[in-house]
Amino acid sequence: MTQHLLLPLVVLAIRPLPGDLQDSASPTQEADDLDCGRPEPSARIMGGSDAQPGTWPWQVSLHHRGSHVCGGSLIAPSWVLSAAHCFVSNGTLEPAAEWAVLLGVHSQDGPLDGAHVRAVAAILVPDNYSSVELGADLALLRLASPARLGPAVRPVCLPRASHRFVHGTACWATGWGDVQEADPLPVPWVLQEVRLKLLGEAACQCLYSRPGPFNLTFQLLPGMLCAGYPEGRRDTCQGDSGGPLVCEEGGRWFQAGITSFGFGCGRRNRPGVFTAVAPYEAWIRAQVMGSEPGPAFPIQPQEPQSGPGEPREENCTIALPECGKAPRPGAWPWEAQVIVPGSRPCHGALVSESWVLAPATCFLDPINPDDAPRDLGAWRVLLPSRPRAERVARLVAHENASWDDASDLALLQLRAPVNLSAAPRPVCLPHPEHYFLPGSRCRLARWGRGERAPRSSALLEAELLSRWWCHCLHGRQGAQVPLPGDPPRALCPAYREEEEEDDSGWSLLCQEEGTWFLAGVADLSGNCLRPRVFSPLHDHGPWISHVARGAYLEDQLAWDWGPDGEETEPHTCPPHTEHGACGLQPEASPEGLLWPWLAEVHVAGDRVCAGILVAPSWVLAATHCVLRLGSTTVPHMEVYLGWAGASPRVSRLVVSIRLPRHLGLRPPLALLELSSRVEPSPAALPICLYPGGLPLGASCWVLGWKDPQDRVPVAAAVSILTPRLCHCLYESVLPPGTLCVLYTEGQEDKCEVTSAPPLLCRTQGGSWVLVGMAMRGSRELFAAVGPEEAWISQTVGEVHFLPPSGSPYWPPEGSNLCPPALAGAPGSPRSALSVLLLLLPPALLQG
Ligand code: 4AZ
Repeated sequence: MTQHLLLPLVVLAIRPLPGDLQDSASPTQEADDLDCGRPEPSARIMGGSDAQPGTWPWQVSLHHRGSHVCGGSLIAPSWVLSAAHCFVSNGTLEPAAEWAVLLGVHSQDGPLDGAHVRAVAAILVPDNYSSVELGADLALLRLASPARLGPAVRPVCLPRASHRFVHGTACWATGWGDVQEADPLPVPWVLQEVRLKLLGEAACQCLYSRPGPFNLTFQLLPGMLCAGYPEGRRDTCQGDSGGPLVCEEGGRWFQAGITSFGFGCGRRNRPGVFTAVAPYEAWIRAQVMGSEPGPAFPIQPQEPQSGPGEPREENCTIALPECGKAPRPGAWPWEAQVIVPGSRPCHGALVSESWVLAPATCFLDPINPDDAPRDLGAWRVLLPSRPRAERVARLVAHENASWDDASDLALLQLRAPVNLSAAPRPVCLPHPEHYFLPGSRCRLARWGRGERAPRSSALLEAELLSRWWCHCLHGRQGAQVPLPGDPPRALCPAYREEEEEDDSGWSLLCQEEGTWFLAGVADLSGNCLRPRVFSPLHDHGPWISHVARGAYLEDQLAWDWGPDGEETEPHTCPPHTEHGACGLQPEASPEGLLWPWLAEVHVAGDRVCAGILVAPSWVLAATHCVLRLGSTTVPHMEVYLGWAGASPRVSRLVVSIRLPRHLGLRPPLALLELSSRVEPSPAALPICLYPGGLPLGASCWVLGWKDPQDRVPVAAAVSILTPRLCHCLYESVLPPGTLCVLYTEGQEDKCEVTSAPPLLCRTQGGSWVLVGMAMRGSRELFAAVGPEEAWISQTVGEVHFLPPSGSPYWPPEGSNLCPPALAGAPGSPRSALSVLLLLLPPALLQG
């Protein structure tokens, strides 16, 4: 289900509890006058992230049942300050006995020199704490026995309620939490430090008011404080909660905040949120009352220049994405070509200063995929605007690369990081919860082995189709379509394709607010030569950022989820036949509705007839349109599928025409056999057929062209009359198996009739069914497909007849003759019908 990123993420990494370090304090260390906030002087590695031992002597690790869960800070020999959410689950406080406090720890692996452990006697949480988003996320832990103070164990100073921390001040957060989202701190679990700038309330609120994933924004509350950077990248993360944010003033370290929560970690415009400590002076004092020595609240060394109250107004600086900017589509600044001696270049993408992502199959021996390539020194990477080729230091293949096509990925580390500027520049990668909206403008870009073939950029334009269509084309009948916010299993773009493709792969780049994301890579498994379905890259974000620390994972930038955040499309797949999906219609695109089964049949000369794709190499058309009366030769015919008025489209030659045997009469329906199969795609997908009558509850349409010249498809809504009604109206002229339609008011003249338009119905499940083809010169009369089931099934192997719904085709009509008012009624069918409709129950009209 939808992931809610506002939750604090508490990690339970298994770390050994140094049980042998249990100790009891010597009372001599409990001085009356508690010195606070002064570590032993030592050098700190600026810019590095491993802390030096003894730099943060108040930092403690809180273990729950033997594992590090949260951080905390020592504020007095018997008191630790931490976050409430570390101890409250489902509204109840965890028992104090399950917790242990580790003091004086530097690395949580190996010998814990100078470290000791204390049991917890009590956990105190403010009465008004309920959840992190609502504030008051702080807790006090009373230790069962006082800590043993020393160089590695000292308390921090607490700010008084009147203490003002100046916005923009560089402070430090510390902890053993994750080094990135879903990426735990590696062994030897050395305490990490990060320099964070205090952000003013206005600046922080401004950042959090910009919609993030799932269009979420957040309202900061009094008692909260933000620290970090608009551009993100430096932050606290899962497992750091409860730990301190400290600022140095007058040679002492004051704890300004308690790590509380955030939207993910290090994301752009999503700084970490801390519980401000100063506002809780009174609460802390009240809890520790009577404990000697208690925490120290030194007077603020010097009042900040801006004086008390909110310091100067900050302007709202939103950071823009640093990845995914291209001067124009097709000029990709992240385009990387990996040159491996003896094979064709491999196309990949730059994802950070030092890492290129490419398919693993470019580099792995398919027979021995575990054999590491030996000649890495001879490999080169070509990047845009770089004078020389880059050298390669390392290749890391995805662990599933050799058997899972969706994981056919490898990361190549460059020997030296490149300077990022306009080019080269990395592409943005999606977070796991990224939802590329249907209708997104995308492009296809080269992926994997292949030459740099010049191609028209129009060919590479693509548009993302709905999840329903994408999923149901391949999924099974009744299968659940992933909801927005759930990880997609496939991405389907609609794009204009050529018949001739080389064997190279494609990546799918999708644009959001002018920023390009690498959304997916072509899954070349399956039986198609050209890409249709792309494996989403979402799932691989954590692996990529784990290997290529600093890869550009970027939040979703565009949302359009309607009022409930849900799409209106159906969530289950309509009926499939044994040959797969049929009659699925991708949703409307700016080019109009797509009718993937509507074919233009160009007959020698200038005639164009409507045809319907009923199987990968068969089109059904009206005989009278494709064969001239009296002619005995088969004309030259070409079939076009895809977008009307656009080229190139899918085209095929007609190699044979088949007609059913109808004694005496010329059969109205013809099957045209195509020169080769048309693989299912948004541009060309067979329609479903129905063995008898109409699916119950279907709505029906005549699909044709407004005029035979530009051939933009139009659909006119119709009702289908019952056979008796039809017979009564057209008694004298009807061949058996004819369907009559009644156009919805004002729809009659929508399409022209010379092309013999088809009659289609949309079932309640959402699939489209071919019901009939227009008879010569008529708008209202159609030759029914149902009665020809046997012939169509025999001629066409893979035709999609849906199972009959089991209900009668028509409602019972009785056996009486035509109503007298209709027999030989003069005038138009509509005027005759208006008489009839007054006489008959509405159930006799289908549509
Ligand atoms: C946590 O759950 C946590 N980036 C702490 C801080 C942040 C997110 C999660 C902010 O420990």
